[in-house]
Amino acid sequence: MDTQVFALSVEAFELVNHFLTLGYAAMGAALIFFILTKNTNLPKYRMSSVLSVVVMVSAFILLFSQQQSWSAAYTFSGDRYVLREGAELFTNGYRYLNWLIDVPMLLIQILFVAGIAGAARAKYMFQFSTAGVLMILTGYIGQFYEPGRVNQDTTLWLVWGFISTVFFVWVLILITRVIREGKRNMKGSSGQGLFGAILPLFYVSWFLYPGAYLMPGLMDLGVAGYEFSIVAQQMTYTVADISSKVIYGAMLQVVSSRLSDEQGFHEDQVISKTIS
Ligand code: RET
Repeated sequence: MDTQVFALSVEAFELVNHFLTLGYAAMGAALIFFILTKNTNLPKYRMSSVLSVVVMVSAFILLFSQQQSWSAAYTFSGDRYVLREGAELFTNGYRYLNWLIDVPMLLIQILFVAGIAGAARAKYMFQFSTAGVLMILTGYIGQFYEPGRVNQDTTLWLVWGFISTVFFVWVLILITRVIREGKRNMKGSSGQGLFGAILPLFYVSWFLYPGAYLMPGLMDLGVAGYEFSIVAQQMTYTVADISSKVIYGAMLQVVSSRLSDEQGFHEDQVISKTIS
C-alpha cells in the first residue's frame, strides 16, 4: 500500500480532529439542555425530549469513538501526518452505527409534537423505522468501498448508495406528510411557523449526508485529492449532525413549550402542586 497517497498536512489533520471534537462536545452540551427543559412541556410532548436525550447519548459516545479513530490512524512524520503503520485504519463506520439508533428516534420524536396519535402514530413509527434502518444499513455496506479506502470499489460504492437513496426518498415523502399534518393540527398557535420551518431544515441537513458520502468521488473524477475530500467529508458530517440532531431537537422543544403554554401549562404549577 502506498501510504504516501494518504498523507495529510498539519492543517488538514487538525481541522478534522477539531471538528470531530466539536461534534461530540455539542452533543454533550445539548444533552444537558434537553434534560433541563423537558418539564417545561405538557406530559404528552415530553417523549420528544426523551428521544432527544437518547439521540444525544448515542451520538456523544459514537462521535467520540469517531474522533479516537481519527487520531489513532495517523502519526506525525517530519512535516505532515501519515498513516500509522500497524494501526487501525480510520473508518466512518461508527457514524453509521450512530445513525442506526438516531435516525428512527429523530423521525419518531416529531410525531409527539405534531399531535399524531393512536393508530396513525403506530403506522408512521413502523414506516419510519423500516425506511430509516434500511437506508442506513445499505449505506453502511456501500461505505466499505468508498474511493480513497484501501479496498475501494467504485461500482459497489455507487450501487449500494443508490439502493440507500431509494429508502431516503421514502423517508422524505413520509416526513413531508408528517410536517404538513402537524402544521394543520397547530392552526392558530404561535408554534405553527417554527414547526413549519423544520421542513426546510430537515431537507438541507439530511441531504448533507448523501453529499458527504459522495465527496470521495471527487478523487475518482480528478477534481480533488485525498486531503480535500476527506476534510470536506468530515466537516460536512459534523455540520449535518449538529443541524439534524441538536438544532432540530431544540426547535421541537421550543414548539412544544409554546403549545404547552397556550394550553395553560406552566412548570411552576407542577412544582406548587407537589409542594402543597
Ligand atoms: C447514505 C448512503 C448514501 C445514500 C444516502 C445516505 C443517506 C443518509 C442519511 C443519513 C441521515 C443521518 C442522520 C443522522 C442523525 O443522527 C446512508 C449516506 C441517501 C440521510 C439524520
